[in-house]
Amino acid sequence: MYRPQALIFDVDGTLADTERDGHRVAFNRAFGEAALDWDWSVDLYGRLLSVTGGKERIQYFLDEFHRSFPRPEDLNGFIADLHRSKTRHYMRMMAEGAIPLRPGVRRLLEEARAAGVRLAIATTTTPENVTALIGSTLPAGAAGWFEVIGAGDIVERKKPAPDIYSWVLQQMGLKPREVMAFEDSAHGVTAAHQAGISQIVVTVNDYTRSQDFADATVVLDHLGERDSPATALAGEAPQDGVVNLSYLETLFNAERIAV
Ligand code: XBP
Ligand code: MG
Repeated sequence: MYRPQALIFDVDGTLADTERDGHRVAFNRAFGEAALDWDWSVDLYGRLLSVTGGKERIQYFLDEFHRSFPRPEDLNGFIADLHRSKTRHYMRMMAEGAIPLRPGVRRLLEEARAAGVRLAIATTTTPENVTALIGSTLPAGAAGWFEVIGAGDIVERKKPAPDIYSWVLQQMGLKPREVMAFEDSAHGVTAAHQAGISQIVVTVNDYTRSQDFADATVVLDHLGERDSPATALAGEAPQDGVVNLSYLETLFNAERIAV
């Protein structure tokens, strides 16, 4: 029986439902602080999520949804300042415990650690946001549970480009077929798939539920807890409703038999 050598996790939408009530709110607070009357509603934010990366998302908003806004001479500097402010607001919200981990996340992380399965993160968000979330939801020192944290501008192209997954794999000295990726969005699945990873577990959220996950191994509502079993939108849900190492090994070996 083969088992994955590492589990690589996306952060936003996967470890925690951070977009609607975390990032979106932090963007709006930063806009308010800068005396901008922009308000990213829940619906608009869903459309803005088609572009990953906060700075890139502000640029996209100006290009596609707010063309009448008079552009400052140093547009990149203006966006970078706004984004720094947004990161400050976001980190403060995380420190206040604004967003919990999704069901089953902590359980699976702890099981993997105990079994010596390596852990890593591959995300588009700013590195400080990752440590702020981990710091507010897991025990002290838990950032160290992740051997590699690939985040933000460390690579040139953000998801759906494969760069962040390729970077993490290279840092860990692993091949794509030795790992499993955990994602919540089509962009994330594309990034992992393009990096050569074929084992991809998707846990959807309200923003991503209807996206195309043809390249995923399984699509679930969440990772499941005993009192709140995971159900599948595509593929086989775990029999006992809980995504654990034994279930992941079954997926991992099923693919090896199929190829
Ligand atoms: C996450 C993102 C990020 C966050 C904001 O995508 O798209 O842009 O929304 O983070 P994924 P920053 O989950 O696919 O990694 O503002 O720090 O960029
Ligand atoms: Mg995500």
